[in-house]
Amino acid sequence: MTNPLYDALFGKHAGRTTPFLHLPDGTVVSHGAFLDMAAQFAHVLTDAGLVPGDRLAAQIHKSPQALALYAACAQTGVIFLPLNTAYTAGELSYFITDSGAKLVVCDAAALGPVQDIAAPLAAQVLTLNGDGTGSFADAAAAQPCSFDTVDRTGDDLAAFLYTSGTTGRSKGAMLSQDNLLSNAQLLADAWRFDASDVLLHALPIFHTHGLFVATNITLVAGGSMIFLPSFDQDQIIDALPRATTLMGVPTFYTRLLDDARLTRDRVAHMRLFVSGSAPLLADTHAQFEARTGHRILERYGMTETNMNTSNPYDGARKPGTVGPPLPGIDLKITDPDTGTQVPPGAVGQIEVRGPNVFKGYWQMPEKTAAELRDNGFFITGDLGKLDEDGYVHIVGRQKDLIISGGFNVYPKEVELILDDQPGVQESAVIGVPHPDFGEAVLALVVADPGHAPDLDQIQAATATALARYKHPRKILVVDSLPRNTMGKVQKNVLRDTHARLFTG
Ligand code: MLC
Ligand code: AMP
Repeated sequence: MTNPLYDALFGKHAGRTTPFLHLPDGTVVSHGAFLDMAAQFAHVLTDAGLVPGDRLAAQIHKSPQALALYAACAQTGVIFLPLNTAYTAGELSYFITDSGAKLVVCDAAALGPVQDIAAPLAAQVLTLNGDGTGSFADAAAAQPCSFDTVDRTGDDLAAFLYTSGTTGRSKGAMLSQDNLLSNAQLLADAWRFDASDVLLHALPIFHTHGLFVATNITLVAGGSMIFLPSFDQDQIIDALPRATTLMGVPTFYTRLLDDARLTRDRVAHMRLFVSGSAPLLADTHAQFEARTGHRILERYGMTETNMNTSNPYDGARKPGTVGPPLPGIDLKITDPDTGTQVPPGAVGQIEVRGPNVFKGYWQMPEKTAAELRDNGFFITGDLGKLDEDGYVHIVGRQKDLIISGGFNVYPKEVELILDDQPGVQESAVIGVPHPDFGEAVLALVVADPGHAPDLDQIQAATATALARYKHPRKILVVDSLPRNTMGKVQKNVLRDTHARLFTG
């Protein structure tokens, strides 16, 4: 009897006194102590009546307890649905309702609004705060530190991660145990992770990068993590001499480069820097190498697929590329109109197939069918080409998407709010280059004839509706939006016009 994900990530560490989490206050959580906590949490889930396949939605701050909740879900067969801590009540309402979550775990500060959302759905609510306290922790305290792991197969669902769509409606990507496990094992191997590794973890744990890449790989390999609550420059600089690896979005690297304390000596103990979730500029790669002697390893992935390609650990890490497909993952470049493969070197849409590719979107068969072909290839929505060495170059996106500091913003979602505001006739939201976030959100609004839109009021409305990282960094009132002969707004023209707004 087995539970592949739990056994490979967690179960094998039972009773080990080896370090798993190094916390900023100097506390070390051993593998064994972590598993004890996870087992107590698993009892709370089953006591709450959750059974395999039920969904648990969690909007909680990063903490050892938050990770233990993930482990407890794996152990009980409950589907884990982590949510960005920046989401507003309106955004949360959609995810909780759409997923049919049976239990919502939130910070005590959000209890009121979450209870309002959960009550009509008959979902239960418990709290778990960043310091490990809360009604969930209270319920766990008296529970036994062992739990009979629930049997699962690799095909059973382990997690839902919501990813926005071009229509503005988020889709729950269903990830199986095998999706997560196959990728964790593949990457641990490709990037040479072992039990001596100490990963400097400063990413959020509600997305693929921080949870399924950084954490799962460390668990598979049996290493430990310096577990920081968020990206804090001083803490990172301080921790670098004790770490062996760092995973980050490009903003991590541009911020570190801006810091004179980043020196060759400071990173002498490091063996690997990984970047992903957004394009790393070749210039950043070059500057980082010149300063530290390290060539950042860039890889490419997404919520629906985990990681697809990676520059090699040994061999050429080519700046501006995301490397060849990982072993066991098929990748092809196709013509968006015909779906046929384009010649080597030509640009087309990137399609991927492998054990990493998700099972479809929760309760959205049409959207699943539109993106996941019968032959198993997933149409990523990214545009790219293969070079003569088989390395993938990402050259753009077919999907209307902005990636700001590694967080995805779907313009449609913001435009729908803007279009609703008094005095606004229409709007276009685009991403433009930004020195810190890579891309920043810019809104162009056209006023209703004879009206002057109240920009403060518009910002306030956006703030109520959307997570902070989705807010336009700037709103410009324009006379009209450029359109092509079909009447479609030419966002490429707008992007060109405003390309230097934030970079001077
Ligand atoms: C924070 N803010 C952002 C932002 N992050 N605004 C736009 N884009 C972002 N990414 C807001 C803050 O709320 C704050 O608002 C202001 O910007 C300045 O914040 P800051 O203190 O400078 O930012 P910080 O908190 O340090 O966060 C920046 C960051 C963070 C880059 C460290 O965004 C981050 O951890 N990003 C990682 C995202 C991630 O994990 N992506 C992986 C997705 S998985 P105010 O009100 O103060 O102005 C995926 C698949 C794959 O994509 O391939 O990996
Ligand atoms: P998400 O939906 O948050 O998982 O974001 C996935 C998207 O991030 C991909 O479809 C790409 O557009 C982008 N992405 C991830 N890694 C890279 C990378 N190394 N270079 C360029 N884009 C990337």
